[in-house]
Amino acid sequence: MEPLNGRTALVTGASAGIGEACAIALSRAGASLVLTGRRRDRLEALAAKLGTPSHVIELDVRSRPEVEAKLSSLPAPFAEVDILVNNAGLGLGLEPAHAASLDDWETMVDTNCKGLLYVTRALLPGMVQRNRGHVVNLGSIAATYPYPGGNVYGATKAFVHQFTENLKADLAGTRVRVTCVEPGMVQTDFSTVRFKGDAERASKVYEGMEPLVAADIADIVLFCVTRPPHVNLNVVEVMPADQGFGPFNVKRR
Ligand code: NDP
Ligand code: 8X3
Repeated sequence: MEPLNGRTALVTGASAGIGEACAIALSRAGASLVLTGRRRDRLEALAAKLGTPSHVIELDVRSRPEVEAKLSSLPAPFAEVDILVNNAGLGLGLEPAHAASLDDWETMVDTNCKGLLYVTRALLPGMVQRNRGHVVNLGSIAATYPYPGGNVYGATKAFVHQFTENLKADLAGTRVRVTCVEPGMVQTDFSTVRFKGDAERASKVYEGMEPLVAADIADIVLFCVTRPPHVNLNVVEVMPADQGFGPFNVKRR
């Protein structure tokens, strides 16, 4: 394992779930952290727990001007970002496409796709210039395996998958690495957000099975970013042992 001492990692959506767990894991491995998200209080509480230097930025990834302004003016000790974890994202609703909310669709595209692009484009030139860096994108199994109601959420994650691989094409020959981590069910606030705060409905998603937890994904992210510099994990797909695939859904009359 390559140590992360002296490295700086920036995590989007570090205020909860997988992002928070990644920040903790990267800090334990020695990295300094830039913690970003909309909920400053949660980011500050996390910063207070970390054993390495950290810097909090209140950042909504959907705002291109905000991303550009705040990421181009990082304070000196955090200015050279080595590891970017593009984690901020969400699923909204499970309605079929003909009944789903167009506003929810826009929010998912604006956050999961456009937000990820803004942050990546802000930090990637510095990585290439220094010939050192790693971009880890949070994809999903929903990118590859369709399910009812996954319409736009799955499509945004397919975008993340393909963008990651196209980045790999552009970065070949540099020492800037890129990885898409694609989890199945991870018990976080994800389902509560998807069901607009309905915690009871959200808890039913994980009832009677053992889901992944955020720390499982953070372990994988840490593994990816601590390989020797010539090793690039392109895509890592991970599911709970209790999750699998269903047969095709054939409607019989
Ligand atoms: P959580 O709801 O626990 O965390 C989501 C994080 O994203 C929060 O920190 C939130 O911060 C941040 N976020 C959301 N919108 C924005 C925004 N506009 N600007 C900045 N930050 C934002 O969910 P997870 O930890 O589970 O999800 C993290 C990522 O993992 C997502 O991309 C999700 O799609 C992906 N994923 C999750 C799976 C799961 O089953 N849980 C499985 C596969 C992938 P704040 O509200 O403070 O801004
Ligand atoms: C979240 C996992 O299966 O709910 O990306 O789409 S799933």
